[in-house]
Amino acid sequence: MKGKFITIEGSEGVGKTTNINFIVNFLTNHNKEVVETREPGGTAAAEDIRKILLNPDSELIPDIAELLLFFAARSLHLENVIVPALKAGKFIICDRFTDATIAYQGFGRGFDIDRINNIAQWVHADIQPDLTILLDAPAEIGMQRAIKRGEIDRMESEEISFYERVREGYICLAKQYSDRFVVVDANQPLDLVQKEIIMHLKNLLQKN
Ligand code: T5A
Repeated sequence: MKGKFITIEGSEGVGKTTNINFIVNFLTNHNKEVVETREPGGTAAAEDIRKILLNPDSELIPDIAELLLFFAARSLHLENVIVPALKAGKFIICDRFTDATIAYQGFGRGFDIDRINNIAQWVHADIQPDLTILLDAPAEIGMQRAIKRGEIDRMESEEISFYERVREGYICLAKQYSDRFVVVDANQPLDLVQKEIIMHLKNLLQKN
């Protein structure tokens, strides 16, 4: 693959959307062709799956259906957006990827991590992010920000302990995959968050 695959991860309201806009501007100003996308979503059909997963009025979605829907959306996204863009040498900036499934469905819901990894292997054996920026903040801070911003979706309606487990899951992943993960303290003023992000992006560009 000629392009670069950058993912942004973190629990609710840590500032992924805010910082993705910033990252896209930074890379565009460095003459990179950038594709901004998100999960679940990124294609018409995957966005339909997103609506089902996030709708607070959805019928009861069993945990296993939730897990498989996230991977179904991912498969559509990989085939139609991510792989073609990487082959064309573009930079993909993706709001969440499989690390989110491990953090939310694995650590949050309690699914066996090896089983999730097996599905991931099946869906995208040869595709892994080149850089994963983990925005880390206490679950309570992120939830307060998300609530302040507006309506709460189905995935934002859990007990606080769920998001604490998600955060813990991300920290474990960052340690396990330290070759591609960087952790940025998202509980500091935005300009400082972005200063750290620039440093990591410059490191990636130097390797390019
Ligand atoms: N999911 C997803 C799974 O369970 N499994 C999976 O496999 C995948 C792919 C997706 C949901 O699906 C789940 C995870 C999610 O629950 P989403 O929209 O992608 O939903 O994720 P959310 O976390 O819900 O995204 P949010 O839009 O709520 O949060 P963001 O994008 O992290 O935060 P953002 O940028 O909107 O910022 C929130 C507020 O905080 C302010 C912003 O201005 C904004 O008002 N803010 C700050 N304030 C102070 N200091 C800072 N440093 C700030 N940074 C941002």
